[in-house]
Amino acid sequence: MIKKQILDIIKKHKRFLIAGHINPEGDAIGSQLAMANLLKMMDKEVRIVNQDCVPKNIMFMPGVESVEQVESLGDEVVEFEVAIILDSPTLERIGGVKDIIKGKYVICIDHHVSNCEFGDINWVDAHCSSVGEMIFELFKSSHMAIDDASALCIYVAIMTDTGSFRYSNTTSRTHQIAADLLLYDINSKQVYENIYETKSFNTFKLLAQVLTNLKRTDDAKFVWFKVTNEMMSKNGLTSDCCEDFIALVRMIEGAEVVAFLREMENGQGVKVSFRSKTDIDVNVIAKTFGGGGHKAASGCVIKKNMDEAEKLLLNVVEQAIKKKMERPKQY
Ligand SMILES: [Mn+2]
Repeated sequence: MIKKQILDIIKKHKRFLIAGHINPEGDAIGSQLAMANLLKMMDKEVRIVNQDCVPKNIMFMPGVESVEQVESLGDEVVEFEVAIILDSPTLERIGGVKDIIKGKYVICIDHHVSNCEFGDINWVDAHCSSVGEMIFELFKSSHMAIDDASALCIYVAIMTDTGSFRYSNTTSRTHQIAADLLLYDINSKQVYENIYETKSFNTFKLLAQVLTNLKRTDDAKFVWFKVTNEMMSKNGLTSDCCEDFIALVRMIEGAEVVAFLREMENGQGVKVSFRSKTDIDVNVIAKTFGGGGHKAASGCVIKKNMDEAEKLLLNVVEQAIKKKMERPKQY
């Protein structure tokens, strides 16, 4: 029903702006590109505008050169009637695009459990692994034939948000969609290599340092690690090269919650990423600090220095673990 309503709104308008969250990754960009292709098939004009640039490891996606940044627009006033916001739980998460879409009709399509339904119409489904999955469904509802480029973009969106089909958000539906997509011109081995196997030598030097300084609570249930600006510059690294470190650290047996503390480049605080391996809800933990995300993966910013942020975090996570232990067992 909601898909039909969204398609009806699309049919009634001509010009669209698509945007996603700040620091976009595979799901944000892949969904945007596939959505743009769907709109073009429906004879619409589309611009994709994000606050931040496309990360290097997904630059291989077809159509990626059409993704614009707020900064590069300069004084240009983008003409459009409808904004489609993908993979963003709040309007704040789209950064500077928020000002561009003021007063426009907003379609929000998202899978974050923390989504606050900021759109004029909202399709939020936390059971979907990725927005990519949702765009696949939208394609099906529209009866437009998926093309090779869109198939690849949706595949990348799903692959990146499920940690290559490993995380708990991977459902039978996710695999069904992936199976459908692999009937198109997709080299899955090449896609995997592009996304996961393009780390620089120095990134591993940094990883070595991270692993040496890994910390955990006495009960071993909370494991965390830190990356400071000094560690980055010492290894000649500037970009978000360490995003995948948390996927490695969550492999530790017995860890229930894992956190990655990254000093912000402007020194204005600490960015924290969380992963949960049990039913401890890290969306709730991130919310304590004004962030959010999913039950098993979330993030926030703590506007403190590293030592203070670490202390605050330890306290909140230990409380959450304690609460879980006090909960009556389900039989
Ligand atoms: Mn996503």
